[in-house]
Amino acid sequence: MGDRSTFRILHTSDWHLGHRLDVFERESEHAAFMAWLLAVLEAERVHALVVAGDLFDSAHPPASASHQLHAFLRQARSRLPHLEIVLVAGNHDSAARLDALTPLLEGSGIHLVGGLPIGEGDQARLVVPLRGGSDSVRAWIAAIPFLRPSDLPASATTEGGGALVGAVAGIYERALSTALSRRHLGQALIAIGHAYMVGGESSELSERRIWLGHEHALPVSLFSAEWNYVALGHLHRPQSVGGHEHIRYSGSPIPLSMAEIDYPHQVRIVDFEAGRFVATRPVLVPRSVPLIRWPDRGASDPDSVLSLCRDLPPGQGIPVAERPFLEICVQLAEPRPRLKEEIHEALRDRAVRLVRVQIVHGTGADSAPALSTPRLADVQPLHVLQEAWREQGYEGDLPLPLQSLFAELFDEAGRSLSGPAEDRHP
Ligand SMILES: [Mn+2]
Repeated sequence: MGDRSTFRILHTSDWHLGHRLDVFERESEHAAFMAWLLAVLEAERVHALVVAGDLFDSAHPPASASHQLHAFLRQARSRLPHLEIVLVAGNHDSAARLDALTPLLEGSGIHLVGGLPIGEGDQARLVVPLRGGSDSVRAWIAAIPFLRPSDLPASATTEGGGALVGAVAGIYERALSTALSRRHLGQALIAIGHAYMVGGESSELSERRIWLGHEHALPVSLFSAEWNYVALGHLHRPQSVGGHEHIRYSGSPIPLSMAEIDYPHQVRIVDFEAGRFVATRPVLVPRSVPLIRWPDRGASDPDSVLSLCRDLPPGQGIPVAERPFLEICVQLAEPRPRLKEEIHEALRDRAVRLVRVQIVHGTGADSAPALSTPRLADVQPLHVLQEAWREQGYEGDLPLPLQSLFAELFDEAGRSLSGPAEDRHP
């Protein structure tokens, strides 16, 4: 028989340790989040922490990011000796690198699954009992990581569509039957997943397209009604799936792109009683560094943006890691080749980190970039180069030095065609 009192988990995902916004590190924001999380785990008397993938931002995270995760686990272990921790790999993580840590974690109450175990006997690694400080098992959790093509039968990847969904469903069914065969009355069944579910609302910029993702969104019917809770990762906006209160994305704890600044980030507290899901509620993550977009929506004219820039407080004495992030969107009715330099000059020594300057061309009240084909007379050579830059798939805008170089070359070419020779630079 399971315990009758409340069993509580905290569900989070998509930490993306090692992430950068443009060139700026997020290390101090992650440190603030982890310190806050430890306090929440303690105050809320959480029995198990569940992290549903994308622990790191890349398969080869900087050493400082690995250090951050290891230090967090160590601190959680010493401050909260009864807390159990379950972590799985997401599409950003290296499954093999995470699995390399598992011998060190054996018997520690920290369950880390990078890649899907292949052998039949490996179900024990995937389906983990949670005791949460009591003598008896309170729940079984299927720690299924992000599924890569190599985790699925070859037919699933070649036939795609239904075969693929079937293969993924098979993995959850096997985990469920393992859990059911061990489960006693009053013990909850929890599944983890890192995937894109049908109907999920994504945030365009920071969720890398995944193979099992946008091409093959997975149906919520994948999860049998036997699961008392499904802890999902991958989408950075917190949401439940298909109207099911108990199948949800916790979302990321910090905004990972400027497209993610309009909603509060959160972790989820999930309560079970006698093995049944009873309630879930968010705990909002305080934002340690502000993210600002000028203007909130649409685009501003360049001169008001420049005057806003000049009015910012000086950065002197404020550590770089504490300075707000800023994205600027400017509407240009006419070419202003030095605009970015003007903005950089206006922001020199100001207490802000400029992430991006987005330029919208045209005069229309509608701030969306014009979709109609421009007339040849309206085409600016730099704009053509910028378009080519974007079409090549390079990230961000054409870098400033290239822009100036191009302007200089263009200028020079123009002079050599029409101007007198003595006007040329030496
Ligand atoms: Mn992610």
